[in-house]
Amino acid sequence: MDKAAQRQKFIGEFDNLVAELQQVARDYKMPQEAVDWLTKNLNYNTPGGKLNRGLSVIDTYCILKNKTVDSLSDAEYRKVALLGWSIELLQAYFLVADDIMDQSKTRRGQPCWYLAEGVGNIAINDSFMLEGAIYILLKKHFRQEPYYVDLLDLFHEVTFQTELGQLMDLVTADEEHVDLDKFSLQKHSFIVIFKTAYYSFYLPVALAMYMCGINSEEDLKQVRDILIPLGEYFQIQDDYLDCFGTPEQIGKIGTDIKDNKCSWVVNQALLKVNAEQRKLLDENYGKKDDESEQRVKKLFAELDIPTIYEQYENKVVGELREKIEQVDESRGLKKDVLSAFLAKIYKRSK
Ligand code: GPP
Ligand code: MG
Ligand code: MG
Ligand code: MG
Repeated sequence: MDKAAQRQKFIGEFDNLVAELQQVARDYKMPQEAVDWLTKNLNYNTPGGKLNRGLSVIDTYCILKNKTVDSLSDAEYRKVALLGWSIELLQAYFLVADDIMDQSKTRRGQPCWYLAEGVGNIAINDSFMLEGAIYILLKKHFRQEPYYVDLLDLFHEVTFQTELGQLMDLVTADEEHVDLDKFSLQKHSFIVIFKTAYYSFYLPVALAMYMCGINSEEDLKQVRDILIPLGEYFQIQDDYLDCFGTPEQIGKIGTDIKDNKCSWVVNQALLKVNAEQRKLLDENYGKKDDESEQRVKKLFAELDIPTIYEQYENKVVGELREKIEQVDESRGLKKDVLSAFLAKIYKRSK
């Protein structure tokens, strides 16, 4: 089965999950309009992205079991796909809320959910419901498994880590006072590891490992030590594309400059600016108008940030490949799990 077919098969599972959640609402005697709203929330916000995180659970599971997707039984496939969709629900929850906080306009090529017709602040509750759906589904399908508590613990821990990262992201991006002295690459590293790397990279692999019974702290630490830097690289790509990608490519309009974000791009610029360029940055970064944003973008181009990015990318990928080479496979863990991740994001443009 090629990648496109695997993606289709995965998407094919989603409707079953929506049907299960609708049934839960109906069993509570929810009126049809509430069921319809929940359905719309799920469908608008959950599929429609790259689905990298969800598909990675399945990929990882297959590599660890030494099986192909086709050779999994229907029941086995459904179970692992459900874990994949659970991460996609977590991601949907984060993104619906993040877009409100970042005052973004578009996501995945459509208006952000809070800006969709008739939604507004209901999007806040909708984000909670996307999270709640995870635990309804996990309970229904994994309650009997010896690793059920491990799954719950992991989801809760990773959610809290992501929220800590989001907190740091928000408090370093003061809307009122722009003070670029508050930024640093060290702070940036903390923000991106917490807001992105744990849930996007460690979570899919750890879920698949639990399902395969590979659960020693030694093995989990081994994958964490590689997946966290890999996730940091992924979020640096996201920061870079926010400024240098086109909305058509990335499906969203970048907001980091206007939002005064402590992004990788501005941190690199701060290392290179002369006094005059610094003044331009102080006067234009974090301002809400398009002209200021354009001036900042022009300066970033003059400072050759794209070249620095390319150099960073080559360096970090070399280091990650070396680390993957050193993984100890003696307890069932496989290097391929990690190189598959790296291959998925290497030089991505969306
Ligand atoms: C992405 O940051 C971070 C998240 C999606 C985590 C949000 C966490 C919450 C607890 C709500 P980003 O703002 O750079 O993402 P994007 O560029 O996709 O808006
Ligand atoms: Mg954000
Ligand atoms: Mg955002
Ligand atoms: Mg971003």
